[in-house]
Amino acid sequence: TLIFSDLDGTLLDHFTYQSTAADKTLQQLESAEIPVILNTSKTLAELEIIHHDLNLKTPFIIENGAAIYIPINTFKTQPAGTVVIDHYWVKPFSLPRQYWINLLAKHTDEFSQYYQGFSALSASELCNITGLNLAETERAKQRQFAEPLHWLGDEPTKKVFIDRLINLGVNVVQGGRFIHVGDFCDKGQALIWLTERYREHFDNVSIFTIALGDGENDITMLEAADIAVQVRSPVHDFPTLYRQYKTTQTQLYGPEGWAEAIQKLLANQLLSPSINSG
Ligand code: 2M8
Ligand code: MG
Ligand code: MG
Repeated sequence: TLIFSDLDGTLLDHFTYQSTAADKTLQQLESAEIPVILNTSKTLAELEIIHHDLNLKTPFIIENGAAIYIPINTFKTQPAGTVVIDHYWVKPFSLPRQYWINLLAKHTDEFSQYYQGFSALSASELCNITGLNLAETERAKQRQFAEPLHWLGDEPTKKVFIDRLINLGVNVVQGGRFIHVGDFCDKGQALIWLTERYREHFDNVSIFTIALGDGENDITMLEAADIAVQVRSPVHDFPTLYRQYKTTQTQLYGPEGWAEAIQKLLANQLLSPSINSG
């Protein structure tokens, strides 16, 4: 089994960004050698800290599927299509962020009063919007692939704006707080690519995948997994899944819901350490 998980609003509380309620369950998974793979909108800089704090040694996926960071030696051989950056094999799926910033500047001038991009927001402004502290905000601003926008206008204008972006060949993804403008990559494609690498590594054993997420940007990941867990959000409804036959929705919110779902799967013996079978 591989477990893919979103962070904000899923493993981390929407408001406090803490994982406390799920920490015991995470430890159980670690002892059982079931990999937890973070699949998030967050940046490399944010992930390096969070990954370490959660005591994970697994690969992780950043900026809504824009790149996968695989600690070197996770697999027997370096996967094709990856490059070595520091102590990672990196698989990028996206053009660089500057491309999207230029495109926004060039083609969305009449909407400029309705949004603020991360590149235009100061760290302290971003603190106020997200509730992150200053150091965390600095890390959220170090983006490589996409540009998140803080929307200031009304919903109908937002719809017109998003339609414009789509016509420009942009992939628009709604996060918990921001609109992410970037390339045609997503959390689902990244899940599929990485699962395939695990399957090869273990000589073609079949790998069972579970995904947990709360937001619209998790839909592709939830649809791609064998079991989808929709974690209840305190700020929005469950997004609609179109392609999924095994979906559960948690009763509890955020990390409490995360633990609730994983405990149920453990009780039903639906999780196994695929990683030993190689
Ligand atoms: C952004 O991501 C969330 C994910 O749902 C959002 O769009 O609301 C990203 O900028 C991320 O890097 C940051 O940590 C987070 C903070 O709320 O916001
Ligand atoms: Mg989320
Ligand atoms: Mg997210």
